[in-house]
Amino acid sequence: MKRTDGFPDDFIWGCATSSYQIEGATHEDGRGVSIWDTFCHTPGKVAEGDTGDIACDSYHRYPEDIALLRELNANAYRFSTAWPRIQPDGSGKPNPKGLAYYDTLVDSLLEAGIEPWMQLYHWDLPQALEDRGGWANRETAFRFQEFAEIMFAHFGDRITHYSSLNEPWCSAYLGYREGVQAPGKRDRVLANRAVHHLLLAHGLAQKSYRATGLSGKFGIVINPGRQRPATARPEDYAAAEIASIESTRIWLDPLYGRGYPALFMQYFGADLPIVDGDMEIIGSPPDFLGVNYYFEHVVKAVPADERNPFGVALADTWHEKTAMGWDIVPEGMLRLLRYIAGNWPVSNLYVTENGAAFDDVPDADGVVHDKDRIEYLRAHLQACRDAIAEGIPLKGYFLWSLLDNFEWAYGYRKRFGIVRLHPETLNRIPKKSFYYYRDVIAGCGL
Ligand code: IFM
Repeated sequence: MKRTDGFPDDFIWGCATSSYQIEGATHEDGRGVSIWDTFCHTPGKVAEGDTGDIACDSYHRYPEDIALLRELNANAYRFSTAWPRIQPDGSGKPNPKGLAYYDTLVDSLLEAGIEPWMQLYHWDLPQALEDRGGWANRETAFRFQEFAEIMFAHFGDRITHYSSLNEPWCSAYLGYREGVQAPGKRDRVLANRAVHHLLLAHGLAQKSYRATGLSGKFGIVINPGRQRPATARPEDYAAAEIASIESTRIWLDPLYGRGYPALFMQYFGADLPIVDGDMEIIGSPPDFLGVNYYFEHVVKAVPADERNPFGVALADTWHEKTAMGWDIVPEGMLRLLRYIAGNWPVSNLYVTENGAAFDDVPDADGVVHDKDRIEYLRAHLQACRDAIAEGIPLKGYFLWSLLDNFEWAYGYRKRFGIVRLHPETLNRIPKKSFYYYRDVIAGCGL
């Protein structure tokens, strides 16, 4: 039946998750240690000492997850592969049991009529690679290429959409500069080195994918921002412009062959370990771009210092907020998509993550009436529809997330799922937002 709700008939409707956040089974079937295992088991790093050891137990309960996706009638599922399951120490021969797990997952999705979108890397770096410097070490980019090649050779016949990295800004800056995510380092130079090696890793993997002759699409997922000035003061305008360099332009300019932004080079060029030929490897545009959007940053100018060389700070706003303290600004998503589509030659855009954490409280029957999440989703989907109406090449939307899961340094207290997990049994209990999304997918309107 033809849709009449403003979304094209071939629109991709999906949900997204990631390996460390849902799989659990961290010690099973030869999986190696990841930087997140180490981080979680270091006292004081994660709220309440939570870990991903069990998480949603999707390693065993994936059939239940697939049944949920089927009930939604989702046509795609974006999941990530745990590198340490495939290469426990980050290099060398693949672990057959790791491959077997993803074989079963991929085949079960295909049987259910759901397209598997394979996110190769979503932050769970093998600890053995971190011990040699992690993303600050150039070698990691080549190890990632090797891992990606294993995944192309093994799954390439079944995967039509691969993406390399998820939110490399977080890997570099939250992991190596702010220290709030694994591996928990606080060093600006390491972070800037990581930026370059992450981009190089993407470029190398993409080059290998193209060399296979496989006909799927290869992309990357970023969390860009189009910061807004807090006031009409010219210095706040300038702060907003500068802020979008780090969140957006240092990723998209190199990926689309324009090199690093001049201002970034001026400040940090000396940190960047660029070797001849790197920018060509990085600068071959991906087949698609994934955009993760949660909120829009409002910024103001503050005095610059060593830790804040651009002199930019987040400003408080009057917006309603989610449980993460993030502003709810659906029109910010439209502005961001416009900014990207207007400034880079992107022909296939996907919202690869969007969703919200709220302090959900189940009723006496265990059901969550998450009206606030439904309103959030409705408004953001309206922004997607507006983007499509404007001619922005938005081809799909992945809701974050299918399940309440391990929200990194916040542990399990921040819940983004449209499905609740019973705290003891881990049984999956759809929230009201699950049924809302199911009806949207069915074409019932927003
Ligand atoms: O849970 C994360 C995900 O892993 C990456 N993008 C943002 C989500 C919500 O914080």
